[in-house]
Amino acid sequence: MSQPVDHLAALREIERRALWLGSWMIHNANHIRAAGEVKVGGHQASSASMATIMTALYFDALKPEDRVAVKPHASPVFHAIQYLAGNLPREKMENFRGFKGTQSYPSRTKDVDDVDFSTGSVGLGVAQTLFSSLAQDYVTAHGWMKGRPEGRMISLIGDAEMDEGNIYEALIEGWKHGLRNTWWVVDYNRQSLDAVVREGLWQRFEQMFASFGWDVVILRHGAIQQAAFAEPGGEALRAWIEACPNQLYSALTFQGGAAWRKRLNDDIGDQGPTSALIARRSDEELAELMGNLGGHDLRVLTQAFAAARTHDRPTLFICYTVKGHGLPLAGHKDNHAGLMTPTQMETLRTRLNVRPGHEWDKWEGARLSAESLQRFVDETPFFAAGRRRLQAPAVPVPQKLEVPAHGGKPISTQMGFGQILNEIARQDSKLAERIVTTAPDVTVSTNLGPWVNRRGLFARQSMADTFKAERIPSTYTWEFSPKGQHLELGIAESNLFLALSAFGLSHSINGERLLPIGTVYDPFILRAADQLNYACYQDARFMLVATPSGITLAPEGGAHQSIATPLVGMAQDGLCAFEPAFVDELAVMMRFGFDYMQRDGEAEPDARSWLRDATGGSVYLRLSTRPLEQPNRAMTPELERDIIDGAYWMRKPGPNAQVVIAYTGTLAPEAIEAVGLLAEDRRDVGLLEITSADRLNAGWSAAQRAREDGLIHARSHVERLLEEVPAHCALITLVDAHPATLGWLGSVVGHRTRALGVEHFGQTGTIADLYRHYGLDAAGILRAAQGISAGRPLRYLRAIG
Ligand SMILES: Cc1ncc(C[n+]2csc(CCOP(=O)(O)OP(=O)(O)O)c2C)c(N)n1
Ligand SMILES: [Mg+2]
Repeated sequence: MSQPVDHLAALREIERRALWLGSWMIHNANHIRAAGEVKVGGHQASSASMATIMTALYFDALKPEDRVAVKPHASPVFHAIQYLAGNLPREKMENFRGFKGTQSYPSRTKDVDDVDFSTGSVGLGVAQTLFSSLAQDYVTAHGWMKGRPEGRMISLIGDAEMDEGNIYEALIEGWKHGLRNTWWVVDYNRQSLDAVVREGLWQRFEQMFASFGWDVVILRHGAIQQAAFAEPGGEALRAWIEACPNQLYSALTFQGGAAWRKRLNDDIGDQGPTSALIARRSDEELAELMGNLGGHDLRVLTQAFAAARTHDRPTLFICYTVKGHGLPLAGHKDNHAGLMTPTQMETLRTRLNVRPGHEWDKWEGARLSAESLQRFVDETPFFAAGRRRLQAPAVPVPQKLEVPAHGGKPISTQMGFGQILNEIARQDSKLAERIVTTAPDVTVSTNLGPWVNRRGLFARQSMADTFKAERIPSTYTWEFSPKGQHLELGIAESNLFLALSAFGLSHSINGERLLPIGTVYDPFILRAADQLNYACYQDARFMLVATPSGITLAPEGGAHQSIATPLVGMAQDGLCAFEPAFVDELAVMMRFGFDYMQRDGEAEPDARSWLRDATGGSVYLRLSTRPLEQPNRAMTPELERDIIDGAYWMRKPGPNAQVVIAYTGTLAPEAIEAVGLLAEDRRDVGLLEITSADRLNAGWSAAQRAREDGLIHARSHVERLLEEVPAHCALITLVDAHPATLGWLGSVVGHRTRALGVEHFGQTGTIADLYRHYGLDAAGILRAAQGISAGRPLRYLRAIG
């Protein structure tokens, strides 16, 4: 039996190896594998900055139930750590930033080594951990942890990342919900991408976080510095370090020991104890002393993390570091994208004892035996547990969602949404149990009220509704309890999407499936479009219900009109977008959505629709406040299928059709009216409802690709629909959004097309005013039809002159 290895000594070796491997990955990618090609990001300095902190976390502080968002540019060190732990093959290390290789920024979906949260767009991973902690609280409060320990949700943050506003929006929300179990660890290297950060920022952070109930732990000095401060004359050194401007500290770090000596002697040399303290050290020792900041000291870091384990308060660690610590480019303000030259790499090689040809050997150059180090790593609790992705069975979704009778009265899709959800809330079903709703201060105005009345608001501590207690009549009960199923958010839309991102990963992170539904005003999707993209990129599963939308919200005001969102719905990977006209369609879409959100199959396209439906994804429903007469019809399986595939004939065009009108959503009455008016002068007019431009378009692209690949019989839904339409027939497309949403329909078979929609927004008025103004009323449709279809002038247009 060999002796157990000394803990701290092993950590030191791992830190050195992580630093080397991270640096070598980048060097290899630029100078060896891809030599002569465009240089990819350097980030050696940014990554190295974190080597000590990450070693302390992964090999000492973390437990398997913890989840970590690693700052984007620490990706090389993260992967190096996973490589040492045996979770990443060497080919992936060698193929850093290469095709199907290790990602530039840690990716939950694309990397293979157990990335908990994707990062890349700075600030988002940070807030994700906060909402992930709230999601864990939700699961705990509902009694679903089943003895599984709660994890810490940890974000490793660049100091410049702290400029991102979404962090502070989340901070406020966290305070409201009594945030726990969250650690944010700031790599306080005082350098951003362009420059050195402002002086004294840490004091503002300290005050701000403390006022939101966080513990703030500042790790300024390492053990070597602390020992030096205890020497005679040491206090002067401490005072000098603490007063030293960021720029100067960085510059001296870059210049090294001799420069430190000169500067320190000039500033605090006293021909007494302080001068002696400096003189006792060689240049190298002096550089080591000055570089020994808290974030580079394993003992300081492990102690601080262990202390924070003793409570569940959210904690901000401000770890002083030097960007590029341990590398020849440490401290230089231009080092962000800077790559070490081959000569600098050789200097590092010599220092870390790495023989040529052995760069990838796991324990090359280590001062402890490879065997003892490997055993140490294998026994590290965090890694011993294996891959930490959990799974949860799918929640059964009924064949049909009930649509309450509306007595023939016109109803909007937004009202229908509230009613369908209310029907679900009334039932004692697994589906009802696992839905969690959330909204950024638009709960009532997006019709979530009835659901919330039945299912209550979520809070770890119960809070009664004062209005109810005081017997003041109110339509809505606003009662909080640990069993509540609605997460109330402040107005910040960014928080909505990050909450959906976190709750929508609960099956994988907590092993308990949640079905999050978030409501938002459609235009404000763009406020948090990056957060939406982020949530989709990490494959979170949620239902986004956006309402009201388009110019149809009319008197609500020009500022709230959305034009581009259907294009977002089409372009956003991982999100499937629908826009219903009628409530029975919405019920079909929601049913499909709950199922789709839980799928996890292969990316093989479906042979009918050519959509990759088995993979599942998130769902976006674009709804409206405009009440419409509902069709009196029974929902058939064929109609259901067509609604999900993206379109169906409201009225099939005849064999000699001269015009087809293809409309989406709330413009149905105008389209129907136009068909009636056209009938006098054009033959066999067809009416096509587009329920999902997104799915129709995706299926069409995929079928074309399949044919190009030799599957000559591949046909998508839209091709089957439009192939029946005679070649000379004109196509008018109609959508309350940018016309490009449907304009492509003309290319499917080659029909002459006029795409109607909205390109300029902002005018307020009645729906009729606005439809007339934008040419979306029946007259506008007729003008378009007359413009591009053969046949005599339209009588109706002559009549209205
Ligand atoms: C939203 C967003 N904007 C800009 C960038 C480009 N970018 C990447 S890292 C970075 C700042 C780097 O500074 P810091 O966070 O302090 O990390 P360090 O490199 O010092 O470790 C910037 C601006 C980005 N990744 N995401
Ligand atoms: Mg920085």
